[in-house]
Amino acid sequence: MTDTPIRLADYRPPSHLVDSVSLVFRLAPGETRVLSEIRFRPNPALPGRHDLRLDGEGLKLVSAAVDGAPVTASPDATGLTLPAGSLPGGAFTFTAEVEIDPAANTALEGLYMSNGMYCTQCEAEGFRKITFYPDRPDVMAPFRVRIESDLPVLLSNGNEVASGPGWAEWHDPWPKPSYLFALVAGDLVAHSAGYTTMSGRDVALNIWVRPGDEARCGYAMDSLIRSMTWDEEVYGREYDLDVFNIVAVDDFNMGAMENKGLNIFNSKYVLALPETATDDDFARIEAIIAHEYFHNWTGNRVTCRDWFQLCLKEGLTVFRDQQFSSDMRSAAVKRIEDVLTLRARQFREDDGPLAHPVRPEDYIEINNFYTATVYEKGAEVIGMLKRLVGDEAYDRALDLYFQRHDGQAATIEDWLTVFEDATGRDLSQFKLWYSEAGTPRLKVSDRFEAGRYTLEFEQVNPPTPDQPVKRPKVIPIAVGLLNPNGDEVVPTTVLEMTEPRQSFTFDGLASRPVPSILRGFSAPVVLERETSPEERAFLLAHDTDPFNKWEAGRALAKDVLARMVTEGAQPGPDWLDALARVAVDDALDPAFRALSLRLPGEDDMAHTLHSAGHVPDPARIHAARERMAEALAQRLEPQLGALIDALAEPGPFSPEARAAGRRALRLAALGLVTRRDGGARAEAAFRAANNMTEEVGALACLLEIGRGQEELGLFETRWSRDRLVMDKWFALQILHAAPDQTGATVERLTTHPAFEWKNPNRFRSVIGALSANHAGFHHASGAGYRLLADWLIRLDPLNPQTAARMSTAFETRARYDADRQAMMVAELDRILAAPSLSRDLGEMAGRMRR
Ligand code: 0A1
Ligand code: ZN
Repeated sequence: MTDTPIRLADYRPPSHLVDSVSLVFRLAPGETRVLSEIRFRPNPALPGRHDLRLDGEGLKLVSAAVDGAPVTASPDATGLTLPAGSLPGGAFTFTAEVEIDPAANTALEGLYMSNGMYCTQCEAEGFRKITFYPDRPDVMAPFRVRIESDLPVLLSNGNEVASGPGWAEWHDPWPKPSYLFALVAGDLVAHSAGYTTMSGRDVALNIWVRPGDEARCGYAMDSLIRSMTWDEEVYGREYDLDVFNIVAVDDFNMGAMENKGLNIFNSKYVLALPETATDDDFARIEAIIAHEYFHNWTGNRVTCRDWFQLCLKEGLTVFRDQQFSSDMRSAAVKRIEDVLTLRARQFREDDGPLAHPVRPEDYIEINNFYTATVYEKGAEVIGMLKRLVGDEAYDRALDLYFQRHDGQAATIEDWLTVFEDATGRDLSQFKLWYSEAGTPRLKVSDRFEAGRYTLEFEQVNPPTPDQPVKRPKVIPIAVGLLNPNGDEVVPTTVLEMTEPRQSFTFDGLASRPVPSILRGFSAPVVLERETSPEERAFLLAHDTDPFNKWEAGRALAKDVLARMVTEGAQPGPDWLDALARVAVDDALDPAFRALSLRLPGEDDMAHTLHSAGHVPDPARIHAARERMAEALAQRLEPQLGALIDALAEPGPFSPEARAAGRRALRLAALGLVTRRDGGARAEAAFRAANNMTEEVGALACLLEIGRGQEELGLFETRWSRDRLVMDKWFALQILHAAPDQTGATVERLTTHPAFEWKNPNRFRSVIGALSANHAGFHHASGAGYRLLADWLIRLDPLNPQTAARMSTAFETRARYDADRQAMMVAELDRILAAPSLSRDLGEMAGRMRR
C-alpha cells in the first residue's frame, strides 16, 4: 500500500487561524458553486512566516484570490498551498469559487444528494470536498452561510438571519471546526416543538423529514426534550442557539451526526411509530438523539485538537448517553445490554488484527477509527475514572473541564489534567487505558483462614498488533461478599488494583463467603476464575448486584454450551432449573428475565472457545445452540403458555421500557413455545400483532424453525412501500436462515428489485446480516466469504466508508481452522487486488491480511 500513515507524534499546530468564514452555495445537482471568503491570520503561537496549506479534494477551482489578488498556485490532488512568500505578514482574506457535483457523490461524504435533497457529511474530513479550507479540528471559526436554491427548506448551522424567495442566510456565532459544518436543502416538512432552557431562553425545535413522515417524529422529539432537560439537570449544560434542527436522511453512512445546531440523522434513528419500529428501534432512537444532542457540549463547545483525540468527544458522549438511557430506563438492564455490545464488538476487535488503543497513534484513513474501541471502550474508561474518583469528584472535574476548555480543541492530556487538578490524583498509570490496546485478563484466586478472606488477583495484558509488551493497568474491581445463606456480608466495595498481582483481605467473617467480583462490570476486562456450577447458580439466585446476577447465569450457560460443543454433552438439570426459576420469577424485571433467557450468541461462543484453546467449529456451535434452545423449550414448556398470556399488554402500545421489557420476555417465551407447537402460537401472534416488535418478533420465531414463508409474503405486501420496514424484511430472512441456506438466501435477495444496494441501510440489511449469521457466514463451502468479498469489491468504488466498515467481518479469521483461514485470506487478497481499491478498504483489508 502506498498510503503513508498519519502519526500523533507528528502533530503540529496550524500555521494560520481563521477569524471568520463566509460561504455562498449556489445549489445545482450536477454543478454546485461554492464561494468562500475566509479571514486568516498567522498563528501567534508559531513565530516566523509559513506556507498556508488548504485541503481540497475533487474540487474544480474557478478562481481564488488573496486580498483580491489572484492566486497563481494550482491545486494538487489533496489541496492547495499558498506559499509564505505570497502571503501578507498579517491577517488577510482568501476568497475562492469552486464547483462540485453533489449528484455524482455516492460516497455520502461532503455535499451529496439523497432523494432529491441536498445534505452534507463533513466528519471527519468531508469539508475538503466542499471547498478549500484548513480541514482540521483545531481550526475553529464562526461561519456565515448563504444558500441559493429553489428548494423550499434551506438550512445550515446556527440561527437563520435572513431569507427570501430562493435564498436563506445562516450565522453560527460559536467558533467551530469545519467537520461540524452542515447544509441541508430540500422539500421537507417539520415536526416542531419548543423548549425553554434553564436560564429561560426559548429554543425552537424542528425535526425535518420528507412530506408524509412528519407523524413519525413524536418519539424523537420527546427524546430530544428529555435529553435537553437531563443535560441541564445532570451536567448543568444548557443549549446555546435559538433553534435546534434535526434532519432525517435516507442515505447515510453512520447513525447520525452532531453538526452544530443542525444534526443530520439516518432516518432509521428518527422515524418511528409503534406499527413500524421495534422496541429496540425506539431505544436506539432515544439513545442516538441524546448522543448527538450531548455532543453540543462534549464535542462541539469543547472539541478535539486532532483526530487522534476522537475518544475525547466520543467516549465521553457515549458515556453520557449511557447514563441518560439508564436514567430513563432500567439501569441494570441498560448495563447488561451495554456489556453485551462491548463484548460482542469491542472485545472481538481487541482480540484481532484491528486492535488499537482508545487513542490510536497512527492511522491511514481516519474514517476507519470510528470503532467500538474508540466509542465503547472509550466510554468504559470514563466509567472507570468515575468509579475511581467518586461521583462527587467526577462532577467537579466535569465542571472544571467545561470551564477550562470551552471554545477549545482539547486533548486527552487536557482531560486527564482536569481530573488530576480536581482530585489531586496522579493519573499517569490510568492513562495506559488510552495508550495500550487489548483486553486485560484478570485471574482470581481466593482463600479463607481464621475469619480472614483473601482475594488474590493477577492481571495479564496480552500483546496486540504493534504492542508486544504491556504495562499493568489501574483496575477498579467492585466486589461484594455473600454469606452461604445468601445474605450480603460485605456490600459493594471498589478495590483498586495497580500491580501485576495484588491481594485484598476482608476480616471478621464467620464463614467462607461467596464473592461477587467485578460488580456492574466495573472494568472492561475478562475475568478468569475457576468457579463451580453450584456457585454460579448460587449467585444467579442470590447476588444483590443485578449485573452479576445476570452474569452468573450467562457464565453458567456458556459453560454448558461449551461442553455441548466440545464434548457433545447435553444440558444438565442444574442450568435448566436455575434458568427456569428466573424465567418465572415475577419479582424480577421482565426485561432482566428476557435477557437471562437469551442464549449466548454463536460468535461469542466461537470467541470464548478460541480463547480457551479450541478451534471453534461454527456448524457444531450452531447445532449445539439449537439443542440448548430445544432443551430449554422442553424444560419450560409447562409454564410458557401461562407466561405468554400473563405478559399480554392491555391497552394502547407504549414504547416505554417497562412495556418493552414485557414484550421482550413474551417474545422470548414465544420463541421457545414455537419449538414445541410447530409455530401455531407464533402464527397467531403474527396475525394479531398491532406493533412492529411483535410482528417482527413472531415472524422471527417462525423463521427460526424453518417456517414463516407465508408470513414473509404478507409482510412484504403490507410494507413494500416502507423503506425502513423493508430493511427488516431483508435482514430477518438472512439472520434466521439455516447455515446451508444463508448463501442462497443472500443471492436470492440481492436479485430482489427492492435491493437498492447503493443505499447503506439496505446494503447493511442484507450484507451485514450475512456476516451476522455466524454459521451461515462461516459455512465450510466458503460461500459466505465469497459473497461478502464480491459485494465489498462492488460497493467500494462508490462508497468506500461503508465497504470498509463491513469488511470487519473478516477480523476473526485467526480463530478458525486452516481451511476457513485460507479461504478468508484468499478473499482478502482478492479485495486487495481490486483495481480501484479505496484507501479505506485497503487499510482494513491490509491490516486483516497481516
Ligand atoms: N460523530 C458521529 C458519528 C459519525 C462519524 C463519522 C461520520 O462520517 C464519517 C458520520 C457520523 C457520532 O458520534 O454520532
Ligand atoms: Zn458521537
